[in-house]
Amino acid sequence: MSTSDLPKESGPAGGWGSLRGIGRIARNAAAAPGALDTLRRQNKPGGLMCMSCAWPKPANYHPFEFCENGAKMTLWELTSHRCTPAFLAEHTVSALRERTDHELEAQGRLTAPMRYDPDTDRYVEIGWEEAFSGIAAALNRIEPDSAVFYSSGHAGLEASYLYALFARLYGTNNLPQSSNMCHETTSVGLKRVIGSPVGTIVWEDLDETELIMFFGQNPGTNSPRFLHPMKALKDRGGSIITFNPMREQGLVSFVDPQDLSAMVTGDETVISDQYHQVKAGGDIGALMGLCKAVLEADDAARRDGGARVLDAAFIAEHTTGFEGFAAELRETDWADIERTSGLGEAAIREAARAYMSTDKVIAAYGMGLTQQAHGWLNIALLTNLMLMRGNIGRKGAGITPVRGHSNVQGQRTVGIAEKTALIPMDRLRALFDFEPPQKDGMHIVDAVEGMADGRVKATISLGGNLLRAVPDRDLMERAWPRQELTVMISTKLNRSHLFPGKAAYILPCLSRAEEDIQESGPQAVSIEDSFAMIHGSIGHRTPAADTLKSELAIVAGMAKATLKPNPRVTWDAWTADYGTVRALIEQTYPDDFRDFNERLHQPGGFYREIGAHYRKWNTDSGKAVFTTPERLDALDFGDRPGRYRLVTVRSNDQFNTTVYGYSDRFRGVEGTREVVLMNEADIAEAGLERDQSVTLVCDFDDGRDRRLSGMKVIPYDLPRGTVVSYFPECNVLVPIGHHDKLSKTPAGKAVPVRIEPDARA
Ligand SMILES: Nc1nc2c(c(=O)[nH]1)N[C@H]1C(S)=C(S)[C@@H](COP(=O)(O)OP(=O)(O)OC[C@H]3O[C@@H](n4cnc5c(=O)[nH]c(N)nc54)[C@H](O)[C@@H]3O)O[C@H]1N2
Ligand SMILES: Nc1nc2c(c(=O)[nH]1)N[C@H]1C(S)=C(S)[C@@H](COP(=O)(O)OP(=O)(O)OC[C@H]3O[C@@H](n4cnc5c(=O)[nH]c(N)nc54)[C@H](O)[C@@H]3O)O[C@H]1N2
Ligand SMILES: [Mo]
Repeated sequence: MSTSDLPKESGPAGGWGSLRGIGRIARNAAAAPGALDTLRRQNKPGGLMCMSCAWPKPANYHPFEFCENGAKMTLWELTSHRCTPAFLAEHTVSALRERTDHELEAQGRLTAPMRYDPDTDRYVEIGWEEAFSGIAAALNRIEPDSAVFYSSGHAGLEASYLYALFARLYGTNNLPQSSNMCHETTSVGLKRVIGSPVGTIVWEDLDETELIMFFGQNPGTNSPRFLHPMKALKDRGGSIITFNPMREQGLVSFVDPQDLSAMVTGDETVISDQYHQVKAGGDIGALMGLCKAVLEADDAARRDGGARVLDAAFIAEHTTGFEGFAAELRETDWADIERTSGLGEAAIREAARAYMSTDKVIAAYGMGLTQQAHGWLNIALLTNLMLMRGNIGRKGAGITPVRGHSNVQGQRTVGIAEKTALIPMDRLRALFDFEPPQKDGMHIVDAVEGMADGRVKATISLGGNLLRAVPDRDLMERAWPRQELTVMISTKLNRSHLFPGKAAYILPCLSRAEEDIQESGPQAVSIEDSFAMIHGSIGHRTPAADTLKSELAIVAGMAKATLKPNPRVTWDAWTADYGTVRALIEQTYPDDFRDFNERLHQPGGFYREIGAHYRKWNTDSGKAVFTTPERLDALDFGDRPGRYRLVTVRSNDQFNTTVYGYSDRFRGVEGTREVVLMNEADIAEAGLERDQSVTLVCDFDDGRDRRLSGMKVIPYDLPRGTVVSYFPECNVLVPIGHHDKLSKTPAGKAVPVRIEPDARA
């Protein structure tokens, strides 16, 4: 097998391929007339704020301020297909389980509230009031702490605030969120080291920076609008350095689909100046190497009387723990760094030289760092690297976790959190005259374990597809239907609907792109982006069905039916005018949401002042913290022959569990998702062949058998020992106990697996 046979990266990120990708989804989903008009207004004041990722929306927007994947998401939601009660009457739930994720969602928008009927194994239509009272009755039969209120980071701030309030008035802090599987490592890790649970940069920093270092994030697919400031950085002579086991096209080269001349000439911008294919789970080692090279350069400068490399004044004034960390760096051998990172000393030193060449560096990262068994150490060490030269809280510099769902960060800001310490309980007590529950609630990992052992008796889901998104899918599919109650507030049919609890409801909601008219008139909702900017969003499309309710109205409807009346708690008035909910958010979080209603549609959003951005460190010591790691490898399992590190990633044709299609064009994988990408030498050493069908077997010693068969071997440019396949299919292989030690974020990025050949047909 020669390298020329490897799947071809089909051209640069962006370019004509991205326009063809959008067109294909528009056709498949039969996007309703006028959907393109919605795109034109996307991410601009008075328009729709993207329903896909949380990438910021600049005040100086482009004529088309949307990307390939934001457009796909909008067109997918504005489909003219409908998943009607008639369709659900025709098919049993067992039969629907045979369908793929793609087929389920491709059925189109849900149109009516449905209840599961175990006698016929079908969902049947019911009225809204009947649904609300059925849910209330089930909730009132169980202990509040046995109910889980999940949310996927989609719903706006208003609905999210009321959802968290509903859970607490009912009596529980069980408010796990999709970020528990995502950037929880950031929320816990960054909070610990810089006192802010979110990133420190704002838009102007991107305009000023001279170097961006990318760790484990794939902008070409997952935050394509990031490619514009990246290209601008390259155009003004700056650099980009990437650490990623895979050569991701968006980090290699880019043609701006909004630049006519570049499109016509095919003029590509080279994105990464250096590309380091670190092995999966190897970033702790790589970051120690970078920091060691910086320290050595500073030692040399001091010896030779040159200018200091470290920002000694910053370290002295603003940080703690540097001496211990420096001692550890001196004791760490380059040989161990090379072994654990899979990178050579010379390559790491080259990256360190670039890092030291400017004082305007931004570190950007994603799931490659957070979804690791010692993921918080990745975050802490990346912070160490930045702190060594004062690259936090300075213009053009900072650390930026690239967040997932469009409002995932905002939901946390307004109270969706299982940890009581994060919630201003006194204000809630005063505002609503009740005693909020004192006990910390369940994280996703606790909730999954609770379902498995029967402690969790009800799950309500504000969006999402939890059953499909969490680890240990087989275990979940057995445990989930044993619950007394499952409620899904959804726009599309998904696999979580097909494992109904004893009482089970699907409540269909408006999409954010649709007009939301309540008693006081049309409503706006709001979201918080990755840079902690708050934006109003207005839907203009006609709703997919006139039976749909908004997420806020559904939350209020369930709450009103479930809870005893309380004169301070006015669900109907809040539903009639979302401005009243924004006023409550402002009263609960006055520092973050000053003049919320007045500033709702400010171009570019308004900033929720983040302490670390101003070098205010909200940590125990009042300083930023250098962390001394006790280990170099993110995995507790040693490497050994035949054991690989499985990385689960997203394709360019999906949004999490929503699979738009089967084209991962940047990676050259077409027509199937049942593949395992492997290094050619690993294939040969294992005695396998290209296209051979294999079974991935989880190599985690807890007595449970986890396997996934029928996976086709594809040779790919990857480090030895790192193999790659797709989420969510691979979740059957990920053990729930394999998670970050501090934040419990499931470690989907380095799962130990063996590979066994399937019997030949
Ligand atoms: N189109 C689209 N956009 C999305 C999503 C989507 O599914 N589709 N999902 C949204 C959500 S919820 C999220 S959280 C974000 C996710 O966006 P990303 O953070 O980009 O997540 P992944 O696709 O999981 O890819 C992680 C990247 O990490 C790399 N990686 C894996 N292991 C390691 C490692 O050990 N070290 C390093 N340095 N790199 C590693 C992988 O090769 C991959 O490039 O995107 C959001 N945006
Ligand atoms: N192995 C592995 N597992 C992972 C990951 C990984 O990289 N690897 N990534 C993790 C990450 S980062 C995340 S964020 C989670 C994602 O987990 P979730 O957030 O739970 O899953 P999604 O796939 O985003 O949810 C899709 C469903 O949301 C519903 N939906 C879409 N739009 C709306 C809306 O506007 N309102 C409402 N109410 N519902 C809507 C639709 O019914 C759709 O079927 O998965 C995690 N799981
Ligand atoms: Mo995410």
